[in-house]
Amino acid sequence: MDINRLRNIGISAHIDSGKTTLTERILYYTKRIFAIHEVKGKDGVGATMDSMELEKERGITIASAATYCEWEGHRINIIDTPGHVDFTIEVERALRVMDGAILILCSVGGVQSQSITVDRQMNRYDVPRIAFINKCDRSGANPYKVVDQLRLKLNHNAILMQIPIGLESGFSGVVDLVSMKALYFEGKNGEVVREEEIPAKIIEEAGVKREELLDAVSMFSDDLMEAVFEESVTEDLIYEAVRKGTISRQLTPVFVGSAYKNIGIQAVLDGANRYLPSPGQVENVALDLDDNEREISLSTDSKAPVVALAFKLEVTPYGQLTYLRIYQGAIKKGHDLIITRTGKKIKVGRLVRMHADLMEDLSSAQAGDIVALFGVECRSGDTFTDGDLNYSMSSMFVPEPVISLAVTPEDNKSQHNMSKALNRFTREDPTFRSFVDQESGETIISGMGELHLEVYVERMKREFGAEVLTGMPQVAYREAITRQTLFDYTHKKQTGGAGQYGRVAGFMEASDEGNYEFINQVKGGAIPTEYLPAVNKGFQSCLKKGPTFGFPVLGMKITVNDGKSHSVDSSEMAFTKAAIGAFKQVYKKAKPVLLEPIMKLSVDGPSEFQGNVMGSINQRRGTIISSAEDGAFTAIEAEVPLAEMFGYATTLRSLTQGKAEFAMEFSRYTKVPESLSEALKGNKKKESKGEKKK
Ligand SMILES: Nc1nc2c(ncn2[C@@H]2O[C@H](COP(=O)(O)OP(=O)(O)OP(=O)(O)O)[C@@H](O)[C@H]2O)c(=O)[nH]1
Ligand SMILES: [Mg+2]
Repeated sequence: MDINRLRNIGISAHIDSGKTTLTERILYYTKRIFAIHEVKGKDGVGATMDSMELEKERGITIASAATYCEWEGHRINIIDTPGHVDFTIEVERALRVMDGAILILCSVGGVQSQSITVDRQMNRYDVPRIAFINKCDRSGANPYKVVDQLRLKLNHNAILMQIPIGLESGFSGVVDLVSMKALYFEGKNGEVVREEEIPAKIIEEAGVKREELLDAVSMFSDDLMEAVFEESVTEDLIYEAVRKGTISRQLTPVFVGSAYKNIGIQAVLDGANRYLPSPGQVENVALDLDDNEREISLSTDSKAPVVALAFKLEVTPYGQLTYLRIYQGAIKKGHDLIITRTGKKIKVGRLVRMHADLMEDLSSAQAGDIVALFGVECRSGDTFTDGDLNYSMSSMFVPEPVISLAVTPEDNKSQHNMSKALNRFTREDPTFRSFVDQESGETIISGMGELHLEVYVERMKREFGAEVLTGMPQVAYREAITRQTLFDYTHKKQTGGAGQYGRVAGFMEASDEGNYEFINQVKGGAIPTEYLPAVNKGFQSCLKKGPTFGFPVLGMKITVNDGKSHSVDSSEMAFTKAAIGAFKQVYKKAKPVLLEPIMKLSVDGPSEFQGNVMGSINQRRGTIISSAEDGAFTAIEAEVPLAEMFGYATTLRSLTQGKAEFAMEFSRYTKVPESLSEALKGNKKKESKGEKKK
């Protein structure tokens, strides 16, 4: 395979914007599937990429799925990602390994809150993108407004490559501003692309928009600029300029269409081939662990030593399926690979290419490709090499869980099945955690939101036969100190044989960074250097559960500046205990406060319900940040404590006759109001008393 003809693209956007519907069309036009099935369609089959039973039932994508197709001599690897923020890790890891992306927008909803989130994720991994304004058949469709929003809200240099022919129910095709032809999509499912002259009534508009296009893209090519002056512009010159602008992420070419009505999809595929980079045109770096983590630029040469990244894994009854992006070299069946993290050698038994939940066997795969290994044990985020290099790829961003739930199995069989399920889910999804609470003995699961946890509980039942009862959802509270406080503590024990002795002194304060910091200012060997890690360890062990509220401690800075040791009785253990003692001694004096997760909330819905929605936010200790009316619709942005938001989906539905939608994502931690934190402290005390009686 010629690497110049390879494309790796992620499809990401706001929930329900039509990612899966678009992917289904792409698979159909590229003859990967032979019938189109709709997301939640009447035939009950469901879209190819939404292969999980729950996805089909609910009509949403939960797990990202990979597939590939061929279009006009190019092979395109595609990952369709979920839109709901609770599954954001799926977007994160897809974008980590993709070379380009299609950002879908709804022609009615425009740039919505999740579009902003996804755009930020694309920026995080420097992913060039093209935009597709979908649903131009819907009433209220206005792709021009969406282009303006791309410019204003996302700061994109967005430029229309096409204009729509008609809109809403009259939407019938697109004008290609490069070829200056009208395109219609005919046949049973829009598979026949018919080219025609531009309809007379929009020819003038097309001319104006083409001028705008040429103006914007000639910035990226002197040849095109010259050709514009000499009136000798060719299609190839435009393609070349748009490609340069797109790959350098200074331009976002915009396409319009309707996936559902089969309009404009082939042009998006052409756009992906023409404007998005091949793996060879993207710079990827690894860290050389033998050279101080120096950044090394990787080459897509298939003869170079192998570097590949495991970006996602699935545990199946037949073994682990590990999704790999190969950055350098080639992987062959039967050859050995080394996992950088463990140094462990593994044999490439089965190498496959994924098509939703099906796999096709391969004998080898080259740099640039996205494949999967079968039956290999590793973690998500592991780097593979062939042993010649000690490289590691940088990790991806993993958000922390903000909500948790107690789960209790109904019987022994369910207990067994539940632990199997949890073992699998926690390995697959780094934003999903489970642990047993030492005090209550309950199993607690935690994740990104109510839907996230609900989906896993449902999957436990369906896929593992684990019937579980769930408790009330709890938010992930944290605590932090607010006042600088000195400590000076001596740990001393004399019991027969060798004693224990260690003294640590210094102060604790809140750190601005929000992270734990340990600062050593010990002079004259008051604490021997070899014991300092033990002191650090002692403090860190206290942060997992703060003594006041029982939640993890955030943002603590500890400075140790004095201490004392004993030539016989001092040990690492003694110093660890001294640190723990010091922490417990003064923590309360440092005025700890309770912190709660604050979420960024956005609600979109008909303006008539604006008052109801705002009322519901105010009732939940929320703060309205903005409210923007756009025609009959209003978009409200607010900040709300997560603790007040349980069941909001139901509330919002009843307040707005089901006509509004909301999205929520973690923003930051802030102090819980005094009255509430006192109550929480009270609960904690009651709980632990109850425990003791049992
Ligand atoms: N009118 C109209 N409806 C569309 C269009 N494209 C998709 N839809 C509908 O919008 C709904 C959501 O489509 P999906 O393809 O599931 O959207 P998605 O972006 O994959 O959604 P998530 O994966 O859950 O984020 C479905 O009911 C589709 O039939 C379109 O072009 N026009
Ligand atoms: Mg989907």
